[in-house]
This record gives sequence, structure tokens and C-alpha cells, in this order.
Amino acid sequence: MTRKLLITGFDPFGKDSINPSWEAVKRLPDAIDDCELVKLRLPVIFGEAAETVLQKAAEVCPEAILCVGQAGGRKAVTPEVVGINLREASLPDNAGKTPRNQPVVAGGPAAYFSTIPVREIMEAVKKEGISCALSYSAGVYVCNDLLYTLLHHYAGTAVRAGFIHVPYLPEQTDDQTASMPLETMVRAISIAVEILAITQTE
Ligand code: PCA
Repeated sequence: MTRKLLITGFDPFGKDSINPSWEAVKRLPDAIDDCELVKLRLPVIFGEAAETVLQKAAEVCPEAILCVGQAGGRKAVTPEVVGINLREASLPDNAGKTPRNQPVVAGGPAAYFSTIPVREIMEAVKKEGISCALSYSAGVYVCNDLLYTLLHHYAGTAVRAGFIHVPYLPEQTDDQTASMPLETMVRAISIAVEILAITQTE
């Protein structure tokens, strides 16, 4: 049976009319190695993004879930090491919600480590000459909300979950702000999927 990876990108949010995460995810092939990629576009809405993923995951039963989001201003592709139990919106989400100092999961642990092999992914991406660094904060907005919810939901199970932030695309920025070409992001995410596919069998 083919193995399945659920891979997600986000809608545009804030002042942006494009989100590189979905632009990159939708350009990935439908399969990498023996891994079938099930792609999903998510709303930038607290709670709803994770709910959308969990519903799809219940349907397709993926072995791993890899979520991708935009982190404007970052220079590198950044696999996230940790998700924290905090919602702190500095910008309304796409439903106008602005939670402040709220937990993602009431009574949940403060944090979870990502369960994908972030270091192996970072090393493999860097080896191809692409800027890549581990990140120790996925923020306190919708991306962290999604990562924490997935790690909480799948804690103690075999389903691995992780998150990778990507920089702006060149067309989203002025010359002073860091950006990365779309093809480079697509390549970096493909490498991450290859690493996931290899390490999943170990
Ligand atoms: N980035 C935001 C939410 C959606 C996205 O692409 C974040 O980093 O939380």
C-alpha cells in the first residue's frame, strides 16, 4: 500500500494577496518516492486551520502531516522545533479573531516538540545550497496554533507532525526585505518530504 503524507499550505492573510506556502505546496508532485502527497489549503483562522487538517487526516489516515506557512522577513526555510500552548494574535486572523493570552488547548502542556526529523531535514536542505535553519519559535499566531494542536492530538501515536516556515516570495517584498524564489521553496519542501519518507521506514 502506498504511504500517505498530508501536506498543507495557507491562504493569504494580512495585507498579502498571495501565500508562498500554498504556492509551493500546490506545485509539489503528487508522489515523492513511494509517498503519496495529499495536499490541502488551509484558512488562516485560529482553530479552523487545525480542524480542517484533522478532518482530512481522519479521512486519508496519513503516516505524517507536514504543514507549511509564511514567515515574512525570515531569510531561510525554517523547520519549527516546537509548538507552544499560546494564542496571542497581533493581527486579526481571516475571520477577524484576535485572541490574546489564551491557550491553544485549555489544560494542555506548555509545549510539544515537533515529531518530524527537523535536524535531518535542515541538514539535507542546506546540503543542496538552500538557506535553512532550525527555528525555536513558530510564533503565537495561526501557524503555531496548528502545530500545537496537531502535536497534542497525535501525542503518543505513530503519526508524526511538523511545520516548516518559508520566507516571502520576491514579488511580496521591496529590495530591503528577505525573500526566496518559489522554485527554491518547492525544492526545499520536496527534500523535507524525501527525508520524511526515508526516516518513516526506520
Ligand atoms: N503564516 C502565519 C499564519 C499563516 C501563515 O502562512 C503564521 O506564521 O502564523
